Amino acid sequence: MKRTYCRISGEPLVEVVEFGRQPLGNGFLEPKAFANEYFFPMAIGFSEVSMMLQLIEQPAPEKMFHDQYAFYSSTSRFMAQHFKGFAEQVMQSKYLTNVDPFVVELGCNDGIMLKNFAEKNIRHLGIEPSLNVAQEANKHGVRTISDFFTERLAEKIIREHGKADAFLAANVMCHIPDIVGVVKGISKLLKPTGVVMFEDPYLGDIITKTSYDQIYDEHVFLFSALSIQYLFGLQGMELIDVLPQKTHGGSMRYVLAHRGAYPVKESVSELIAQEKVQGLDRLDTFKVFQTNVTHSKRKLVTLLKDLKSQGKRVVGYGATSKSTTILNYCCIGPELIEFISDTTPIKQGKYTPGMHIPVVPYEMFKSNPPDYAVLFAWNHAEEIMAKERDFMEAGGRWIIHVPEVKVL
Ligand code: JHZ
Repeated sequence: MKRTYCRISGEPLVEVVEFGRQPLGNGFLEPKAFANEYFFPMAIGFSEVSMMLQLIEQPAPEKMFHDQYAFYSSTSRFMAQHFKGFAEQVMQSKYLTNVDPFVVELGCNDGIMLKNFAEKNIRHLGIEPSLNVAQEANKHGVRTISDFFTERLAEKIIREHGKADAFLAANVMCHIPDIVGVVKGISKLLKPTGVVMFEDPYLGDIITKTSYDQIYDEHVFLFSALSIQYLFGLQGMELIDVLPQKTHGGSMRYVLAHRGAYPVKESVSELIAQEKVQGLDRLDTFKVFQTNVTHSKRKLVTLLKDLKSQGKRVVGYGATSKSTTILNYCCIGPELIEFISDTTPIKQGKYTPGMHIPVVPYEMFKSNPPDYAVLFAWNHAEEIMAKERDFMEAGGRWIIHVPEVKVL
């Protein structure tokens, strides 16, 4: 449904960038499904009241999160370590000092973070609407229910398990259109001394790096400390700390609690001041972003067409959700990119959403290396470059588009 009003403040939304017709970011499909493929008009809008950048239209959650969800968190070794670190930070913090603490994670996927609590016999509960990944979590001893989190579910959890000491989420909160309802549920579920810790791709980095590929159907919101402060403030909660993360090309971990429960760290006022300097509270900033996005598109398309005319073989590395935005916005199909290799079995043998580039097993990249590989999983560059030294030593070149389009 097209929104003309901000999902948080109810004030009018001003459209700032338009990406044209887009399919589902994770809607990898077989040829028999091409004819009925789902598309929606993708654009982002901004409200200067809530300071929240958001999709104007978003597909229904059931279209995106279901029993065939294509993204498994545990496909990256680095991410497994990252979530172990996140879990350890929670376990060692002053927020989890109770004798029998209870930890809830929203969108726990295959259990990549909660398994660290399960291993220490800490009471936990995962809530994951995509059944296939929720089953994977249960298989690994992570207690998970497959459902969407609502105020009603929060009440049910309180009846069955009591209130929570910590409420965690990673790369999930920015997916939820009824975020106001979810925050109401969280404030109910949380003990008076409880904390919320969650992280998502950070708007400040998206703007600085022109990483517009973070914008796709699942990411209904692009958060900043300013917008998070406003959103949680509506339910009597406040930011008490912010911790920048390297993941997903620049993320922010937000720590929140009931207002007055804990002292507010200086990091919060510092980040908020920095965001005001960057202009994350002003419409003008997103107009500049729009110009940068158009420029990035032009550069990438020109580069790929030049390589094609020189007879070079170009493939993609990592069939990410992010790549769906780039491919469809720039209109890049199999005539420019031969295939995209990906290690996720559920994506292999299928085609990319919208532009229908074949997704092949990683072994194809190894056995038939191209001249150039577009690093669609650019956020995993460190891990990938380390394991693909042979490709570069044999003369293979990487193409990246963040922070600007270039050949490495
Ligand atoms: P990756 C997903 O986005 C979807 P995506 C989701 N909406 C979200 O918010 C973010 O995650 C957090 C493959 N790969 O992590 C695996 C290799 O083939 O950038 C993945 O398919 N070889 C929930 O999809 C993809 O690349 C490798 O060596 O943009 C990476 O996807 C590695 C490391 C990955 O997230």
